[in-house]
Amino acid sequence: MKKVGIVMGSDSDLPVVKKAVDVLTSFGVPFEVHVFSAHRTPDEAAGFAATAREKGFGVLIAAAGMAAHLAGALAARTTLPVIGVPCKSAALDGIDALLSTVQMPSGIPVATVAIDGAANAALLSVQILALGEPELARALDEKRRRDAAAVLAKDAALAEQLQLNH
Ligand code: RP5
Repeated sequence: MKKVGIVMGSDSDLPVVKKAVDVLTSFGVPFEVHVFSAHRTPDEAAGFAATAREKGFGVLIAAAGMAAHLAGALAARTTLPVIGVPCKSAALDGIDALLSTVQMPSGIPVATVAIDGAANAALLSVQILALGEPELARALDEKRRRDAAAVLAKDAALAEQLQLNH
C-alpha cells in the first residue's frame, strides 16, 4: 500500500496533526510525519516532495499556520495529490492560513480542508488510496455506517430524554 506523507511547518502544529495520525492509524494506513518548513527549511521541504513518489508515497498532507505556503510549496515539487490543512494561530484565528492554503493559482492544486481539519485530510487521503485498495474502500464504508448509527442512537436518546415521539 502507498504511504501518506504528513509534513507540518512547525512542531507547534502537532496537536492538529495528531488528529490525522489517529485516523490513519485506525485504518492501518502506513504514514510518515515530518517537520519541514517552507521558509525555515525550504530545501528539505522541496526535496521531500520531489522524491515522495519514488519513496512510495501516494498522498501528501501539509499542515501549517500563519502565512501558510507549505502545501503550495510541496505541490510545486510533486504531482502527487497534496492536501492542505490550515492551522489556527493567535492573530487571525486561522483565516490567514486558510486563505494562504486555499487560494492557489491555477496549475498547482492544493485540496484544502477546514481550519485545523486534519481528520478530514486523513480521511480524504484514505479515500484517494482506496481507489486502488478495495479493502480500504470497504473500511471506509464500514466507518460511514458506524458514524450514521451513532447519530441515529443520539436521535433516539434525545427523543427518550425529552419524551418525544411517544
Ligand atoms: C508556521 O508558522 C507553522 O506551520 C506554525 O503553524 C506557525 C508558527 O510556527 P512556530 O513559530 O510555532 O514554529 O510556519
